[in-house]
Amino acid sequence: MLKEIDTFAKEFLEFSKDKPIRIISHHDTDGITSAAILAKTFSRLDKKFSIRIVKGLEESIINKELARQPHEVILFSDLASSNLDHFKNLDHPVFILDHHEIDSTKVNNKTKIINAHLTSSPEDNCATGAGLCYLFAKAISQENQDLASLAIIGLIGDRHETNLSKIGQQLVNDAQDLQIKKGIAIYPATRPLRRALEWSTSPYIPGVTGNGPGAMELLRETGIPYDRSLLELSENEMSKLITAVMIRRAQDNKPEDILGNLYILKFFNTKEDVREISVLINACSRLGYSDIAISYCLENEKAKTQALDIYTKYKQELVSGLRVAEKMDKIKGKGFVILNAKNQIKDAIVGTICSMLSSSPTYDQGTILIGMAYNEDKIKVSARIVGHEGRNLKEVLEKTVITFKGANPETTAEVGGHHFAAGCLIEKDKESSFIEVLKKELEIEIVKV
Ligand SMILES: [Mn+2]
Repeated sequence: MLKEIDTFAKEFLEFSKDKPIRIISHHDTDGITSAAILAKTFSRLDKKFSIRIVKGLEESIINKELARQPHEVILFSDLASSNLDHFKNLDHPVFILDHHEIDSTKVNNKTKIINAHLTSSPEDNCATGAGLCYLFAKAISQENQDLASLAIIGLIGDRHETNLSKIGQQLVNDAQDLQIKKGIAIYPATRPLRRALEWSTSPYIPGVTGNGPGAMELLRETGIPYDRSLLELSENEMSKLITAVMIRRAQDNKPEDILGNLYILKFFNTKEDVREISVLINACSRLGYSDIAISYCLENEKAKTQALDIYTKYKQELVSGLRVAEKMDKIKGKGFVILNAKNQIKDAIVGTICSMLSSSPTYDQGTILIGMAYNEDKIKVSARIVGHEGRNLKEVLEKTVITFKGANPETTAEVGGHHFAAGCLIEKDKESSFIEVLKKELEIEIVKV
């Protein structure tokens, strides 16, 4: 794949010789770090560029962006593999660095694309968007090797660290000042444990998450000083901590859910936990501040202050949202739970709250969690599943929406997502009608099983 990236980079530079570049990237951590790597690379070349961050590539967005041709060269990162049909009749090619699923029969000669799925060994070449952008940057100049740290943040953001591919390993080798330590997947590893434990939402620790005194109590048991960080723990202390956490998660005692390597990078000249950087970038971007997220990646001091501010508020909202969700009356059925938070939880975080609950031991494996929260005149619906097995949530919601549309033909509901996480938006005035249809769908599925 490296050879192909080399050719790709040469073609790209040739095409953009006397034209500004338009970068279009995804809004998650991997997409943001991708955009930051590209931005740094082009500014080092003194090239003009602009960036647009999107949640997804809807047709209207694609058409608007393509209208920039031929005056600008378009480069997609961390998206566009599923949109190839839109490019087949263009006069000028578009460039894509992406790792998402692709239908190779749709590749056309107007698309210059790097995607591991198109190579002869997809497993070895498995890389995130930021990983590909980094290899592209390095193909342009060795000087860009310092951008490997950003690629590592993207890697953690997309959770590719548990099973490193050959390319993933190369990023790890390239990254300067990267430290990897065996331990527990709690972050940040660089700050006092009493805080890290209290804020630990994934894994969720009963009696400790969102509970300051509970966190202190756990540390007291282990004899670990409250202000010690994970990074500073001895092997013995680490195993005591792991045991104490496992005991509290007794109902869901799967070590693989809590064990993991700690990734520490030098960022803004301080040792930081990569998981925390990744969550911070994701929070800023999802809350609508993708510009701040990118500047933060480029180690801009002002952006750091703003980003930390946003992140602190985000964490507070998550912890208080989690408490609301735990106390709230829920609609419970066999194998499912519906949390209708109305306006008690913000729509931007209701999906995350469901993910957090799905990693808590409160619910049985395979339980479907549906969160609902108001979004102006709409309701955001998010579905998550406990564990890694169970029904396809996208299909469950799709079937629900089909029935719902039958009774409410004017609805604009559309389902997005995949097997383990899916969502949709429905009209607020159809709340009870939707819940009824949803309940039936969830119960029907049970009967079928
Ligand atoms: Mn990605």
